[in-house]
Amino acid sequence: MKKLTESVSFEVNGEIGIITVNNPPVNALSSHVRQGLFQGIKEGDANSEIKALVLHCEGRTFIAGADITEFGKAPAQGIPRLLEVIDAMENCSKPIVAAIHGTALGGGLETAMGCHYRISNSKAKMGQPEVHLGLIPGAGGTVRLPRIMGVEKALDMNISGNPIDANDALAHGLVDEIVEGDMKEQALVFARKIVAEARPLLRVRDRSEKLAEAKDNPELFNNIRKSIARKSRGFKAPEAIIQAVEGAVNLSFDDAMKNEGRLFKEVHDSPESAAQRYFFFIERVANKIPDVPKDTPTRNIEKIGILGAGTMGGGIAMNFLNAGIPVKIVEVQKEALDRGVGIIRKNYENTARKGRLTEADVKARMSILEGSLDMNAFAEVDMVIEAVYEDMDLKKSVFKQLDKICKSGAILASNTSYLDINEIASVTARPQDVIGTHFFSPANVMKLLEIVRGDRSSKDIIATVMALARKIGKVAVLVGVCDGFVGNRMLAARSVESGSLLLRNALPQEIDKVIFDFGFPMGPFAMSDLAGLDIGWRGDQTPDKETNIRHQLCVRNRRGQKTGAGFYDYSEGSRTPIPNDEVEAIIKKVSEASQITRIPISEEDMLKRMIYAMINEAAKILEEGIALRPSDIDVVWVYGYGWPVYRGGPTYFADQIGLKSIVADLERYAKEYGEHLTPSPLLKRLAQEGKGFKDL
Ligand code: 3H9
Repeated sequence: MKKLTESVSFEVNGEIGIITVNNPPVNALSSHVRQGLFQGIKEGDANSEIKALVLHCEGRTFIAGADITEFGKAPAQGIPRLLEVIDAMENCSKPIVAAIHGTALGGGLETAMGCHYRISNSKAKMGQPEVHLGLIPGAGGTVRLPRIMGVEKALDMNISGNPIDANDALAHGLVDEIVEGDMKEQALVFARKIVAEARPLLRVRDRSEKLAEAKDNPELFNNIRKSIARKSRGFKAPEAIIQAVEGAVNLSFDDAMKNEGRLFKEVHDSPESAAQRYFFFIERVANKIPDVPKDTPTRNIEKIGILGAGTMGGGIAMNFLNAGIPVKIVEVQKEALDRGVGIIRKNYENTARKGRLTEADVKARMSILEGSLDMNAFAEVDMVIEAVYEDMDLKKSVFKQLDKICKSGAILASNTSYLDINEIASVTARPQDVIGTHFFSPANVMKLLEIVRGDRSSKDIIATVMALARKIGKVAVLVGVCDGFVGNRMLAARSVESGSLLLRNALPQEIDKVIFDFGFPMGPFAMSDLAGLDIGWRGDQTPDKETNIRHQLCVRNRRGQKTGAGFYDYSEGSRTPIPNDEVEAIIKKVSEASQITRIPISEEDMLKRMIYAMINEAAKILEEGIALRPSDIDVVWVYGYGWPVYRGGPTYFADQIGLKSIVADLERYAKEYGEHLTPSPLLKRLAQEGKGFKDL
């Protein structure tokens, strides 16, 4: 075997030349990989003994894409670009077989499509996930994929970014054969067969039969635009993908490639893509805990106990059932238990009806769920997650009982969204086994899990719960104990400002518009209506009733979507908020009762007040060591609260604006609206030093 570059080698086996890529962890197309591939192809092409070539990868996967760390940097001098490598492949005079295992993603799939044949094993996945990085495929993915799979399927793969499995790939002609066993051996067998049968050099660029359906149906593209409009609001890449695929259909191959290249550059250079690429890496960084190294031993978690079968408990249970982990769910009353288990079953049946689960899947999941009215059912479980009301006394009494019932070594977790884990742990004889697991609602959907580390939570339970989070498909962020942890504490800071804006300056629809236009799925008042205005409402006990907008709405039975009215009206069966004149009158009356003269305010100032208050709180959270690093705060806000990922997250956004100007605005706001908006010492220091959160 001859080494061509540090990551690519070449060998000859009879009539077959084998190019092997070995660039751990995911065989990304770093410059030395591109260089090696290019050389390998030239070498194979020039060697008259060789009749076919095999492209194979060592390690856990085929090429998983371009090397994202190289984006935004100057291109390496003298190194072929991916486009040139793929061109050389497609134009090679000998057939090349790509042997796919693991994942062929992005530039990896584009490389495979530059080959003349593709085989994979049955576990392989293939996709164009560039859209998740705010990009479009830049090496033929929008031009070759429709030629192979048809326009609709290619658009779907490119726009969703979701990979397909080997069977789907085979059915749509993306792979020619599914094989099992050693991929290199299998590729050799396949390559020899091609040579023996004198099969043709199948160049994807020469194919156009699958483009015809779209040529005759130009409406296809506009229909797709309409269907993705809501989900892709604010993102640049989906529209660029549609334009690139339109080019693939309507232009010659070479012009379509040029069109793709132009669109790729446009999105690559956009701030949206820079933010999304930042996010790709920080999501992975969140997993790394400095004092809990990768090799920290973990506890075996085979059975989970969940206390409370309400909305949260049921949603949490589904995560584990989906991952095949048996769950014992306990409620106090039979009616509540039956209702909770019934909702879980209904959710699964609805998913099955949509074709996203089979009946057998539903059965398998429900078969590992066991309901009980007796907490002693937790005696055998490895971890209990308590999901009862947010009441410290109740939580303490629950943890006292769990401490008695659960076996030694079992993890005791609280799904609290703001309470003190240390205080909860203090009532047990095993504070080292107590931890917070803050799921976000709906718990079976939202990706974020805040893991709350108590003062005495042991390192092995942190490692265990972090690993468990990954197993159930969550992105975990480790946070410290404080009121509301990272997410809800910053949300509270924003709520103070949205409340103040409501009282002094603007109407719910005006404030919500600013947050919606920024990219959030909804504004604070639409969100309150969704959650219910009577959460935490004290009814007759409410102090200062005349100056409390929420109270005034609740007493008029405007308690949110569930009563058909809150800050907004809702027509029957609809979730669309409709502004209401009575609400406007109530708000103005409350301002008057509070002796506040309402003053109009610009959208820019509204946005700044709400977002900068959050950024200021983020700085305090960092000062207090509640979050490990600024990027973790960004992960919390993107996955927990719908912060638009194309704006990176609150601390990334702050750095783009510049902390100096944020501090200046906060100082002005502090004078006008209250000292709580005074910039934190950390924010001030960073601004003075000309630094950003990224420098921490
Ligand atoms: C593209 O291809 C553009 C082209 O169309 C055009 C070009 C002209 N580069 O996720 P993991 C690192 S755009 C560099 O924990 P898993 C990752 O940071 C690209 N590094 O493992 C992590 O590092 P660390 C299109 C990468 O098993 C380590 O590998 N491709 C890349 O859960 C392990 O990653 C994609 O978007 C990369 N491309 O999942 C695929 N990928 O250990 C992106 C990963 O230091 N990658 N790393 O934290 C993935 O989706 C997943 O990593 C994968 C493995 C499914 C492959």
